[in-house]
Order: sequence, then structure tokens, then C-alpha cells
Amino acid sequence: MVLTKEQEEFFDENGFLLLRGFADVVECNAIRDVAEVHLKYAVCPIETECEYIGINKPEYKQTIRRLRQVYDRDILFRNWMTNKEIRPVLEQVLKEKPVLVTAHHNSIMTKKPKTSTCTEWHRDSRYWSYKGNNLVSVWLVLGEEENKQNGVLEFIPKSHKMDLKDEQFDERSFFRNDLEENRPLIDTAVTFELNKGDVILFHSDLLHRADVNKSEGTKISFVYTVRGESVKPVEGARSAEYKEIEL
Ligand SMILES: O=C(O)CCC(=O)C(=O)O
Repeated sequence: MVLTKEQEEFFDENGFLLLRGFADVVECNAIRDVAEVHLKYAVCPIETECEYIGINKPEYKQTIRRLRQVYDRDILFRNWMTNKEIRPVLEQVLKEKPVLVTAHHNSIMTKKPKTSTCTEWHRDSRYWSYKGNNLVSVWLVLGEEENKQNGVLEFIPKSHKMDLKDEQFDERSFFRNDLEENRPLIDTAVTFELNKGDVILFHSDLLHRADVNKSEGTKISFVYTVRGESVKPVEGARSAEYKEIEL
């Protein structure tokens, strides 16, 4: 697949791009079946809701928020992360050759009803250490749908290019919802109703969030990240500790 000029420009300007029905539903189901076995038996490495949000509440201890390091878990996961169809697209949005990083994201994300929390506004790059910010994440919907009810992703268009001040973020680097100064920007947020197989690409500096899951079912998605080949991880940082795959 190749993006049109309009799609390329849209990503450049807004920092995200929705590719409806990009992935094959049969492949999504197969990935999901394997993921569900790993979730059922809590196959490590996992991150619980407690670890993810940093709050030690008993009801969150048993809730798996994500299966980590999925690249090495199963051929189906690897196949998706090295999918050849999406490579030209990644090269177009990065404007250089994509390199798959396994240090970040590289996860099956879940959001359980009742025992999961809101992910506040943030930039993924806050905990990443690269010599540049040209990294893009690839989010794939594995469940039937992602919508306002089950905590679909929301984005603040163009925020990947904004020079935001440290004071606009809290001590955990979440963009403050309670700050009057931040409101006009937060009010520009957009979201979509997503279906199985839909893919969203988003820039590592794009502000995004996802609400609690108010539905009865679990939200389940796959997310991995690629960097432009010139954007090397900082030596000694966690970002440099994991293998990378040239695509
Ligand atoms: O809560 C969610 O599903 C979104 C997760 C997210 O934004 C992230 O891990 O960067």
C-alpha cells in the first residue's frame, strides 16, 4: 500500500493517520486468539494496571494492562510487526527507512471493564530516549470495535509540532487537564469509532489519551513503534537496550 499525497500531508500536519480496514480480519482474530492464551495464563513479561498507572490498589493488581515484548512471543505477532504491506506507508510518514524498535510499546494492550483506568493526555516520547523525535506508533484494533464506551484513543491534532512548556505537564508528564491554559488545546481533541483491522499511525510527540472502559467487554489492541533509521537511541538509555529490526 502507498499513501496518497493528501494522506501524507495529513499525517505531517496532524501527527496521526487512520487506515480503515488495513489489516485482514482473519489475521486479527488469529493474533487475538494467541494473545488471549497469553492473557489467560499471564505469560510474562506483563504489566498490571497497578504498574501501568503507578497506583497500588488491590482491585488493579490482578488486571493485566498489557502483554509486553510481544515480538518474541509468537510468529503471528512478529509477522504483523514486520508486515510488508505497511512498510512503504511507514517510510512515507517517517520520510526515511523504518526500523522496528522493541524497547517501547511492542505490546498487546488490554483495557478491562471496571478494573481499568483512564490514560491521561501524554506524549509517548516522555519516557523514550532517542536522538530525535521521528518515531511513529502503529495501533491495530483487534477487538470488534473501539469507541467512546470502551476507551478509544483520542488525539490532539498538530500537538506533535507544538512547543509545550514543562509547567503544562504534571510530575508524571501528563498534560494537565485541570489547567485553564491547556483547555483550548484539549478542546480540539478528535476521536474515531474504530473497527477490527483498523490501524492508526501516530507520532511519538502527539498528545493522546484513552478513557476508562465503560462497556462490558475488554478492549484489546496491538501497538508497536518504528523509528526513522537516522533517529538512534541514546547510548546507555533503556531505549538502546533492546534489539531493533531493520524493515
Ligand atoms: O489506555 C489506552 O488504551 C491507551 C494507551 C496509551 O496511550 C499508551 O500506552 O501510550
